[in-house]
Amino acid sequence: MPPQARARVRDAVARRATGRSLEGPFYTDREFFDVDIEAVFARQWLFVAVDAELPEPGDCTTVEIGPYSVIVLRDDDTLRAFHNVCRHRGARILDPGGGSTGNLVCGYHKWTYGTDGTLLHAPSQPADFDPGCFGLRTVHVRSVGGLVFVCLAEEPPADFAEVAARIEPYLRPHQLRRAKVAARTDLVEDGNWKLVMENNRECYHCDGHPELLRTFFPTYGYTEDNVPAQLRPAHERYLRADAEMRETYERLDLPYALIEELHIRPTGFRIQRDALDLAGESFTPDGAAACCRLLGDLATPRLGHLALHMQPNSWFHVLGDHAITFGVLPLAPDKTLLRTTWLVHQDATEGVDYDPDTLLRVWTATNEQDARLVARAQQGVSSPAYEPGPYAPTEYQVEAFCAWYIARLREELQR
Ligand code: 3BY
Ligand code: FES
Ligand code: FE
Repeated sequence: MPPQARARVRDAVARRATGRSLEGPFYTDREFFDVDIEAVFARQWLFVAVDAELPEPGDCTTVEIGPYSVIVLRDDDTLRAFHNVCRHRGARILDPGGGSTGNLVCGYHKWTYGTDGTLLHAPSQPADFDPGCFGLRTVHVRSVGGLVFVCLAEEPPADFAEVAARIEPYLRPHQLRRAKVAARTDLVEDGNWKLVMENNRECYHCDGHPELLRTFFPTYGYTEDNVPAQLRPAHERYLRADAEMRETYERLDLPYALIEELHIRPTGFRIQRDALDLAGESFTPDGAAACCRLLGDLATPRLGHLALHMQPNSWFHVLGDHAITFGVLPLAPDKTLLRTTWLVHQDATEGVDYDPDTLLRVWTATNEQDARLVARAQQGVSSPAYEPGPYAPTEYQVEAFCAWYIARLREELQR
């Protein structure tokens, strides 16, 4: 971190008031953005892909993380990740996107790497050239119940294994490794990555989501004593649905208890199985399943949703009939990629078991509504007139996100 940036970040971190939104430069300033890449994206475990994108040996995808580009690929049964940087003179090896590859060949001078990253061939080198010294630089990679995470740090946060072990039992019944990608969308939002994450961490704004609110209870984030009067009828329905869902979860032996450790550890997370409104099965207008072939070996679609939120860049809704993953990647101080992936059982047939329009409708609309809110927030916090404002109690997960983020910056400043 350049000394001037260090001083500005240190001062802003010291001024951060608990319970209030962050100061403007955190969202707008190039130096702060660069610090976020260093302190967060180059240090933490990041959600970047799903196993179902890489079902066969040789399948690969590249992800851009700030200035980094990472290749994730399946080498036989093993997931591997490498920096997408040739060990000769540094050229990008693979273009952005996914596909299937045999050996990895750099297009510049044809250095050729195996799918395990070893340099197999470098044309016209002298006799004493040792290819063993020039394998691709590896990146830590790990699948958790079908969700693929990478960590760019040499020493990743040590608590990830524990978090993975606590999450996996919740995901296991849905067998996301046996799923297929039904659809994926990339939405470039006109806002800082933290505004995208903060927006996801509250339902204070949920009346802007009419499609979602058919089934998503708007009382998310409220407690018994602070549910507002206008949400009371929905809360009553929620309490009935919740009681029934708990019986179902107990009967089917599905883990459902809330675990909320969003800011007390490096790999902050929150997981909970929770009821949905109406038919209680899926994010559709009537709440009925969008895909009639269920995930894993689940016996009923009426399971509500498994909601998983992770710091710094992801959230997930895993249902009986499908799953949706959301990954956030920073592009610029005011530009962020939101990648959304819909998963269904690998044997589900489009047009027979599911109609893609029905499957995608709610979260496509919700993402677009959220993107408009994020863009407005970005515009507002860019004004010299902006000053941090207070979070309502129902925004406690936004506060948890900011507290987690500020803790990461403090760690970075101490390095
Ligand atoms: O996707 C989510 O989990 C969040 C929670 C509330 C608003 N948004 C729908
Ligand atoms: Fe890759 Fe030369 S930069 S082969
Ligand atoms: Fe929203």
